[in-house]
Amino acid sequence: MARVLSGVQPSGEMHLGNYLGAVRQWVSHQQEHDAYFCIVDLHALTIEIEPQHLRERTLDAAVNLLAAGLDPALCTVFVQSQVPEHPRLTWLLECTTAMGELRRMTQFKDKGRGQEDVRVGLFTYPVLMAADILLYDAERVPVGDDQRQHLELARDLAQRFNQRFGTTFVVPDAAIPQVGARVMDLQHPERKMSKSVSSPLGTIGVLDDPADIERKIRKAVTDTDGDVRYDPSTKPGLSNLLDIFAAASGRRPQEIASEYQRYGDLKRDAADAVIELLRPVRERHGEYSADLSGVRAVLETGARKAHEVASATYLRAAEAVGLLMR
Ligand code: AQP
Repeated sequence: MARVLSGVQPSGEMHLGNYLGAVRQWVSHQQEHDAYFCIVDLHALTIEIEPQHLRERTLDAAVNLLAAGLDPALCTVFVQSQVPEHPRLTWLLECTTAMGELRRMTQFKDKGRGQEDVRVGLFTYPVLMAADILLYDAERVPVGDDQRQHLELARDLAQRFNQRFGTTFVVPDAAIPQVGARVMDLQHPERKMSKSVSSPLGTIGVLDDPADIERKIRKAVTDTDGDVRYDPSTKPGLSNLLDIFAAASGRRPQEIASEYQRYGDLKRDAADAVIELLRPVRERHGEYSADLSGVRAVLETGARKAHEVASATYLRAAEAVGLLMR
């Protein structure tokens, strides 16, 4: 079975973008792949976050992943910081990465905005992400479109390391969904829906109740020309709603657009589709949040299994670069 790995940051509440862009794919991948899914808490340290919040959100993220449909009998769910090889391999990879490569990362440019006091961890974040992937010999990495450039870097680093030190890593491929790969903020359709940016009306949480989902979609920013048409460049707000509706209903956004004359009708039906899509997640969430010790046990088993794979890969890499092994 091909190996799959992906991760989510415990940087805030899981939202519709995470679900459509990534987590929904993970649920289907676990059936046919040897799948590893990671709560990347070390990545969440690159922004300001309260220690107690980080701990709580890490456990919340695990509850949400199980509620979204990950089945510990079919896949491995673990917390990144519980597998010490992630930062260890990061160092080896950082020693093969050029500053210029990291300066080109658009996410760093967006968040760092050229500030002198921007954190080094935010700058080197893509190398940690490469280590996350390469440690597991992952062939496929199901992610949203915002991670495309980071995936390219992981591929470059793997290829470079293999050329310089002999074949050590599997070179991974990104698996990006056709629809729902970049869900935009409902109030600011020029930027992606995101956990770490506060936008209460612009973000749909996977656990939002139906009335909230309906309200947020009804208030979503569109435009004034009144023409229901899929055109992300001139009608970003409406096209985002069409994308969301399409991803939630398994259809094409252009086809949906052709069936509506009024924004209000489209918004009503899009909200219904999202409410139905997320209903099972909300229902299962109650079960898992009532059994936190069971969730911790899943993470414990997951960390043990992940560590077995990661430590073998790390040893291979450490030996390849010439570290003296015990
Ligand atoms: N808006 C989105 N649309 C589609 N996919 C998305 N993903 C994230 N946002 C969208 C995908 O979800 C997975 C987990 O990514 P993340 O934990 O980095 O999510 P986030 O919401 O982007 O979190 P942050 O803290 O706000 O991260 P930054 O600020 O770094 O973007 C990934 O597969 C991602 O592609």
